[in-house]
Amino acid sequence: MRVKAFVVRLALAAMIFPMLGNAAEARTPNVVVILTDDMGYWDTGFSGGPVIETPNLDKLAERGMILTDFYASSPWCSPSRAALLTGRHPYRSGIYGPIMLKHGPNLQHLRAEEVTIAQVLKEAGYDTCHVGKWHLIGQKGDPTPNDFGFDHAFWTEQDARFSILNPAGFIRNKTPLPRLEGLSAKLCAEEAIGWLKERPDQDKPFFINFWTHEAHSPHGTTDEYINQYRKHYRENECVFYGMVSHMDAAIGMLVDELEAQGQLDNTLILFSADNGCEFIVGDDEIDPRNDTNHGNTGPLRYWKGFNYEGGIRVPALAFWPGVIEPGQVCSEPMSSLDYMPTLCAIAKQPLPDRNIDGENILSVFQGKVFEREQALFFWSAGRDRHHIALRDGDYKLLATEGFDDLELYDLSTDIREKRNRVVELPEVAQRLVTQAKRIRADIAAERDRHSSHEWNTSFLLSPEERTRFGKDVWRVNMHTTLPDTAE
Ligand SMILES: [Ca+2]
Repeated sequence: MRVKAFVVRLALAAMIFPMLGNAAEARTPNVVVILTDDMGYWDTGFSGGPVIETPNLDKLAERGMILTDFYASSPWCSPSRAALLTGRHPYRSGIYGPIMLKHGPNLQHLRAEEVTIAQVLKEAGYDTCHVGKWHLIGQKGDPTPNDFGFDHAFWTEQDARFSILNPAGFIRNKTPLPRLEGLSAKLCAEEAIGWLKERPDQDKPFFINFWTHEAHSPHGTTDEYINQYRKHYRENECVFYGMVSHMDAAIGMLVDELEAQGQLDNTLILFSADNGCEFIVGDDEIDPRNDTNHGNTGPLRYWKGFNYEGGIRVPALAFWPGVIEPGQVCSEPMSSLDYMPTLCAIAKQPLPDRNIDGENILSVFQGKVFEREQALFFWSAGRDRHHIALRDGDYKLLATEGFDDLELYDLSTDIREKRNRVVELPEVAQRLVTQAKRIRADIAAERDRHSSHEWNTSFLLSPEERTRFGKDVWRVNMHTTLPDTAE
């Protein structure tokens, strides 16, 4: 029903704003992709979060479109990032899980043969800049952001060491930098702003890829942001919330600069997260490894590492003055795989000549009807046995690798994935299984070229950890009262 209502609103918008689409066609927009790290569905204000203050993102959402059913392409960091950049399911490029550099050299990395959105946009005449986390190299000698179409890169191999506050580990292009002073997201925003100002040809369009280290551990922020929350929350909670707020302020710095340069009105901003938030810990310390994680997946089930909604459905928005009518809320299922085909269409570039899994969602932004050709497909070894998921309309299928354990949910009435309808709706389940098997077989044929690539399985839950998933988990995950899990 929400989708139908949305289409009607879009149709009305197209009648009321007939000139908007034409304006977009006349000018090539700047593109800013903002990707946050480990962020729950309710960790931003505009997505419904009750606690964390994100006024700058909320303002973009008010002037743009909230994407309520937007998915990261994987519940893990590295595969999700590879998918966003290439428009290809991460198994096609041989990235199966988080690249854990602390465990030594890793065979997984973004290979030179892959084509990224930066390369496509550079081909179309854009200046290109990456700031923030990269997490797509496995060892020395692997290609870096500069090898994938970025003119300028201010990046880290994995995380900001050893805190988001005064981080170490940044590299400017090929040069490692000493430990920096300041907050990671603000340092990234300052770098992007400096790069913007120094561009030799200010008339060229630009692409900024802003991948924050926030809200991944190791967390950190300053008193200015912690104090926003001290009245009502414990210290660790305040640090987490304050960190997201300083990240929001950094995004505001960049947006303000775009406005000051007269560029904001011709800029497409796409905001999302690489996966859901990490485990939550409460007073009873459900997972003591993560005692500083206080992200909130809100009404969604589970967190990072799961193909349930809490692992892959993330806060997201699109902002594009003159094209996206302000104040839109879109419930069309979409994913970061869609960025590549959409940006190819906007930049009038051909799709890279290879299997591309995303679809062009430009018509959604333009207020036209959009019909997805293929359901959203997820395949990732996660924290439980359901490595496969498929989102088709309101239905969501979860399956084990052998399709011997199925779960089917109707997200329109059961966003929390509590009531398995496999027995109740066998024909729907079978239809989704058939689709999932077909897509899986297609990806597997390409994945198997990379069969020597292993990934560390330390993120999979131990049997002891699995037993902790009970009602108490939901209690500490929630800041508001929601129904208990049916398990
Ligand atoms: Ca992540």
